[in-house]
Amino acid sequence: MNKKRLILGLMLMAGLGATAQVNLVNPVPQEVTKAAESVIFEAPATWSINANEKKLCGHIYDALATAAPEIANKADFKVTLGVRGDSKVSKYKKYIPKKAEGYFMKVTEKEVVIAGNDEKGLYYGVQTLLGMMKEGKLETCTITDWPDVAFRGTVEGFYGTPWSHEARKSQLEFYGKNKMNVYIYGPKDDPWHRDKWREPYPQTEANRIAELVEVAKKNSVNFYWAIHPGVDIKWNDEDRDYLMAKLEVMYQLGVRSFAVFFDDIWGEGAKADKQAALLNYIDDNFVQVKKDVAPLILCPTEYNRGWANEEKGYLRTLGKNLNKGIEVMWTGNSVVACIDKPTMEWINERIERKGYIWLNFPVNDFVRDHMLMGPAYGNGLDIATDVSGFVSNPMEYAETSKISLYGIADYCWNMQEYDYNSNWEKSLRSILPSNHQALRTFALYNKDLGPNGHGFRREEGDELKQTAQEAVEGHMGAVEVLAQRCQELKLACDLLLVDEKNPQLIHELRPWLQQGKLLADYGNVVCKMMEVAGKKTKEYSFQNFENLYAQARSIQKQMYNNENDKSMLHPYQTGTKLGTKVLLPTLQTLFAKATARYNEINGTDFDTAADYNPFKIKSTVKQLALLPVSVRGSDVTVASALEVINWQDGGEFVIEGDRAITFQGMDFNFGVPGVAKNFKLELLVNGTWREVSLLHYSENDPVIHTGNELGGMTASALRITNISGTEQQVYFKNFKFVKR
Ligand code: LOG
Repeated sequence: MNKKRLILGLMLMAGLGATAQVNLVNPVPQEVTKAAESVIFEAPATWSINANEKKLCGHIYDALATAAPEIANKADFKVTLGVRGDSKVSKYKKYIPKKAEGYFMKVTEKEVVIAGNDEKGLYYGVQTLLGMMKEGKLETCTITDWPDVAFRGTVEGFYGTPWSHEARKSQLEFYGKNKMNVYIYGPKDDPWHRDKWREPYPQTEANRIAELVEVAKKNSVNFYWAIHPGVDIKWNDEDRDYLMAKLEVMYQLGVRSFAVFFDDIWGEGAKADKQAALLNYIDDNFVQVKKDVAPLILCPTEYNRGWANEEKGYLRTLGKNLNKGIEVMWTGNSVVACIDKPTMEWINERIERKGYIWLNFPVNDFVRDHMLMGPAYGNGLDIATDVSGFVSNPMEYAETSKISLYGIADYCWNMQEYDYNSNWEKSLRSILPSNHQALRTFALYNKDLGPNGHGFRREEGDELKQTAQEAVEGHMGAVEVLAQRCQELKLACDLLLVDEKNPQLIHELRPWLQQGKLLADYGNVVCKMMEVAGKKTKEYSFQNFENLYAQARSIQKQMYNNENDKSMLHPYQTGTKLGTKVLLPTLQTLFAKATARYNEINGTDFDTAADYNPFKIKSTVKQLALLPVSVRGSDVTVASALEVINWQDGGEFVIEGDRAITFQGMDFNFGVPGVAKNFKLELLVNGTWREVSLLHYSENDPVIHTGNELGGMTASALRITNISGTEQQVYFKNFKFVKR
């Protein structure tokens, strides 16, 4: 092809963008060339396959067969498939990119040619073809394509209910279609991954893992199984042999890729030299010996910059000691962070290799009240050559996570061209074609995480901000628009609640959809309150301010009940929130404004407080400072932190109320038996700090209780201080007090 034609083609491509079939493909291919007379045509109903049968892998043929029209020996429309070196595609040799997993593809009205640089490349070429055909059409073009990042995918690495077997299979298929090639199995709450790491899986679980390995293979995904031994590992031969034996059992199940995780631990297990020695031992005596096992992956204890202790040199020890080829994971400058160039420069130098990114998005195990349905954005578009791999840690809601994962796949494949907005639109269409507009409308209110211990926030409601501000200023036109938005949200929820095309998605979203309906109702009522608040009520009418006020209060209560309805709660779920960045706060402000206005005109005394939280956290322990505190009835709880808290000597954790309350009881869990003696609890009574004793009920019970003197004390703040004289490593679980 001559150069001019190519450039013309590229120019046209940019212009034609919106409707072209190639645009349906995710991830966006690297190079697409369309001739000036490029055509879109109905995919012919029968195809003949022109391939060297012996060389064509079963799963590639299957992938084609599942989605393609009929395959027949004698059909005019020919699909030629092959891998570099294969006679069937020798004509195209010079077009095949010399890149791992790359492929060349040509579509004309008579035929399709896909020539992979390797087997995976051919598989991905087939996926591109199928992606292009989503609407039953093909488009004449040539594509030269390859991935920017060698290892792309997910790590099932969250706390909470592990994914179901069905969800995992569906994920693996999704990865295949979207050209992700890594799935790391490491759910924190799988006992045989962490707490019972020495024990083999029971038969049923073992069979499932064996099946997942097969499904992964079919979808060109590497199934990594991760072990998490650091909680109680002893650095002796016995434990090392246990670990090797477990890996061998997993190998027998078919696993050929392994990872070892040391995150969220302290003490013996956290030593860099010991970890490196263990990994090297596995590498030398298992990976290298077996020969068919992928390079090992390590998740270090200091897995983000915020925790890196330069003086102790943990990371540099790993860098120096670990065998070449062992991958080291990294979450960025903090636990939850976007990754950029400086992030990578910092870590790569220390670990003497390219970091393998563990992105803590869209995981929501630290904000379980929020569903995260927004785009994946914020990672540098210039780090392709600085990372060795890039995996996302998703939510326990597998199906909903696909919205963001669709973007991660695109980002990792073709970074420079990654456009998170258009990817997000495409993603919603792909995940729920039947109702993508409803899904989009709903997702608009489920992007941000709300306040959280990691301080990681997402854009949400930008499209609403202007209207919201005008409404708050009292412009009735804006109030009407806001009511309209609420109407749309309700419509979306109603349509989605009965959508049957993706039952798993709706199952996961149900609590939020129900809450969404209430939020929308609330919005409509509040907007009506704004309309009538300025009028003096002379005669009774059913839709007068007072009834609207009562209705708004009723919906507030229903939302509260909905959040606390046990039948709706997942085991660890703390609530069900949406629209928390712009919509809900705007409605709360309007509620207060309308009520205040009505009170003023009518001399009434309706309570204006919509959403009121009298408690604030102030902590000199950095990792606790941002934790949200919430009030439910008489229970006041602080969100738990999942990581290890480094609580410095003298470090304080304070909860302040805006008035004194009377305490009924209190308990909390730092995850370590016997630590109560290291901490002091005080209550601020009439301006004086008064100590309250702390104790454990039994030697092995980590829960910390307070002395009887607490019950009935009236105080405006509480303070917990590390008085041990040294830094304490603890977890921060289930912190709660009850007021009278
Ligand atoms: C855990 C992870 C958890 C995530 C987000 C890593 C390496 N480890 O704080 O299991 O899902 O953060 O809460 C982590 O990220 N600990």
